Amino acid sequence: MFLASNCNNPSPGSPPQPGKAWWKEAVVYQIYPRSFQDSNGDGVGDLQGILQRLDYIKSLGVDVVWLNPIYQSPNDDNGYDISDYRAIMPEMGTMEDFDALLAGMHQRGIKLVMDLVVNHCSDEHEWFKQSRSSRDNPYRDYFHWWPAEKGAPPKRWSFFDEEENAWRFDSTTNAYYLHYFSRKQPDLNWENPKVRQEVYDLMKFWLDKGVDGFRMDVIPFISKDTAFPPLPAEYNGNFVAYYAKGPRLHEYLQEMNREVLSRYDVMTVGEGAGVSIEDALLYVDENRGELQTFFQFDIAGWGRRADNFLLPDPHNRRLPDLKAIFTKWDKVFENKGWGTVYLGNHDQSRMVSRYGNDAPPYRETSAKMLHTLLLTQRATPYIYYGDELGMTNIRFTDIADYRDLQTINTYNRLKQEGGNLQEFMEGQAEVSRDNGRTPMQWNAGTNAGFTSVTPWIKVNPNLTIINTEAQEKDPNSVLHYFRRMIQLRKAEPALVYGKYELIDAENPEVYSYTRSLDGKDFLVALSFSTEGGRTIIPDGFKAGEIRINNLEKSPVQGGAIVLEPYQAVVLELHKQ
Ligand code: TEU
Ligand code: CA
Repeated sequence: MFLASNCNNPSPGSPPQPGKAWWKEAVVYQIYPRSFQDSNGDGVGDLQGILQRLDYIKSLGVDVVWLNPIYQSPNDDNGYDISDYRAIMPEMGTMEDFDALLAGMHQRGIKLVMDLVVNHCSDEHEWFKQSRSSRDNPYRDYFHWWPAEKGAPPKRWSFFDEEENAWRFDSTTNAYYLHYFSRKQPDLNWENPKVRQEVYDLMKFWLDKGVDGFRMDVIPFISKDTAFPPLPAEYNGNFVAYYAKGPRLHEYLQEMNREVLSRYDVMTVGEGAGVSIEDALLYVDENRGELQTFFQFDIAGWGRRADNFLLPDPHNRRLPDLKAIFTKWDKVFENKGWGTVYLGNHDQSRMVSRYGNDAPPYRETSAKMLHTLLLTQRATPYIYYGDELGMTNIRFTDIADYRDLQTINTYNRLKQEGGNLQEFMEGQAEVSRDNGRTPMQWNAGTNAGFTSVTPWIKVNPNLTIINTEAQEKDPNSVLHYFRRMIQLRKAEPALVYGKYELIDAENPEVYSYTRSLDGKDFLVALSFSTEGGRTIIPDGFKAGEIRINNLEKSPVQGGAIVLEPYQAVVLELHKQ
């Protein structure tokens, strides 16, 4: 790994050149701690459990682990509702466990990125308890309050509220508080400089302990128009444009960078909900001093309905569209900033079920194909726990199996309104967040080796065929392929930094592109189809060595690449 600075110093007049950096070369492994490994038999994953699995994590070849929130929390939203930013929630363990985990990672050369959730906290946080107690409490302005004597506040929509209302009436002080997420997640008022100082202080608390960076939850939401004007007619459900990306957003991010981030060698990734290619560089242009990277949401939107992201859309699944999204985002960061790439996380269903094909004949091949994609983009790849095995959607059909408040609250609302519950349940079976939260499948034993008791959420019954123990023994497993793919990325700087060029844009079955750096060229060819597909070696090149192939058969046929269903290859190219 290079340990270079974030950017080269360009000579005056020349455009800034993006430099090399450890966080650009890193492969990140995301762990949802509740679901990784239970160490004390209460059915919930915990920090000691992760500690026990560090050698496994190291064996993957990843450089960084991102942990979803482990702070003190009543767990209305599984830790995204924090009641003490400087304490560990008892279910996860103690601060000593945390220190041991961080030390264990650092000993193995693995960095740790924490989740920073500061658009909102829990209603059980001391700040909110104080704030709601009286109108003249010193913490009153830590949150957004609308006094009831002004009448009902202008409509604001909430992600998780059972009534979809982001204003909640609180009788103690006869006022409404704002919560873009659940009622138990009141939004912090960033206009208040004391709030910002609190955030910077808690960030320093963790950075001084040695953590290596932050993933920043819904970061574009921290600034809003606090006059809360009525929504204009053209609002049309455009949440982010009217509720987030407020007037002081970049001022806050620059302040955070100045006060905290610039003083440490750490990595940052914002959750870029609603960030578009037009405003992308405002966040990550090196010269602006804000963030390094963010997660874009366009790939996650593919396959979903534009008017309702809780429903899948079988008509929105054209491969050329998916290719176009990757390609347009690559272009954004061609000269400035840097991208990220992910195909699954704790808010999404499983990668192989969603972008690949989890039917038995294709599951392993398509999971390998998707890893080939993730690890050959010009962006920092994030791999979600279990995806290294090709874990699949569980597809719950009974509402009683769901644990996620998003599914449960929406279900309750639809039920009350007499909405289309069947459509909703069928949709959730495909896209619910709980699909991505089932326990890690370690072995074919009871509860997949995740816990000795009933787990907090059901284990996928396919644990008998998909588990690490079986895949360790099988040299052709998804797990071993994933490790080889990481090694290939690390061996070839072109796969990290090289120029990306889409070829064959309209090909409906194959996604293929070249990556080129310093005279070295690679062709990546990926079949997304049960029909396989064909593509071509670009003009001026001939096939060199196949560096990785997820099937036995070579797809090279002269100047053509003829792929089996879901076949993936990385081929070295030679100039003709
Ligand atoms: O997610 C924010 C966000 O955009 C989600 O609400 C997303 O739209 C939804 O999950 C898609 O199904 C972040 C966290 O990643 C999520 O887990 C939290 O629930 C949310 O913020 C609130 O903190
Ligand atoms: Ca436990």
